[in-house]
Amino acid sequence: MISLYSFGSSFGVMDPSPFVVKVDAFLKMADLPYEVKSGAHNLKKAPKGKLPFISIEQQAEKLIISDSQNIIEHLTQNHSITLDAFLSAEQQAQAYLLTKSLDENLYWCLVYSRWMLDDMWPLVNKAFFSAIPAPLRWFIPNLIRKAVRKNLHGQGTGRHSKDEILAIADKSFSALSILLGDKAYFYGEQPCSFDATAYSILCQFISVDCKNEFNDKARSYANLSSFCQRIEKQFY
Ligand SMILES: N[C@@H](CCC(=O)N[C@@H](CS)C(=O)NCC(=O)O)C(=O)O
Repeated sequence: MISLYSFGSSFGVMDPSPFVVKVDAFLKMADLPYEVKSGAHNLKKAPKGKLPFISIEQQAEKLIISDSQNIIEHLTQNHSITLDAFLSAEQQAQAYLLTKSLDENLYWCLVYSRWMLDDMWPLVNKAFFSAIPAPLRWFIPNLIRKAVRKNLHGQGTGRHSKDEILAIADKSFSALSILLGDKAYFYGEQPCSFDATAYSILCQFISVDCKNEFNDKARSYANLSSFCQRIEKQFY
């Protein structure tokens, strides 16, 4: 049995981490049986200190794999998954680089929009920290917010103004919208693993039950909104 370790549903999506949703959507598209084990405590068990990770129990052995990319590659190779078999080698290479663009660029815009916008902070605080007992609840959230600010600064996105970060995010939304065009999925009429990746980050802006300028910008692309709805209708 495959177990996917997640944070747990927040903001009306399966998980607030796009990397967790990516693996979840992939598992659904690949039609593999799995269970989700939710809770922030999973971070303590995570071999690399990040979610997601999966465990696979086979006979007496338990295999643990971290990182959404490694997980998808492992499952594809070891569970006869043919989701990407209809893509040419060139398309697969492009999909890999597109994935890394979303993981390493648009993701940080999401982090900024969640953690740094003052309007969002009360919602994030409630969604992520309400289970922490007082008095820890009075200072832990602010400490973590400070650490996220430092990470954003170190990675570089945090050195831009809000409007500049919104413009960076919009470059990705616009590029994704052009790439998708009027197709049902990014590479045609059937989904592949890149659709799981694109959905996992787009749903964090489009399908969530909160509203900020970043969400509004993503939602202004009608084909991206329809894409999220299509995946949710078919797989969720
Ligand atoms: N490259 C990793 C990134 C995973 C990642 O950054 N996860 C974040 C949540 S979105 C996390 O677990 N953060 C917790 C922490 O850094 O303490 C993947 O693709 O799975």
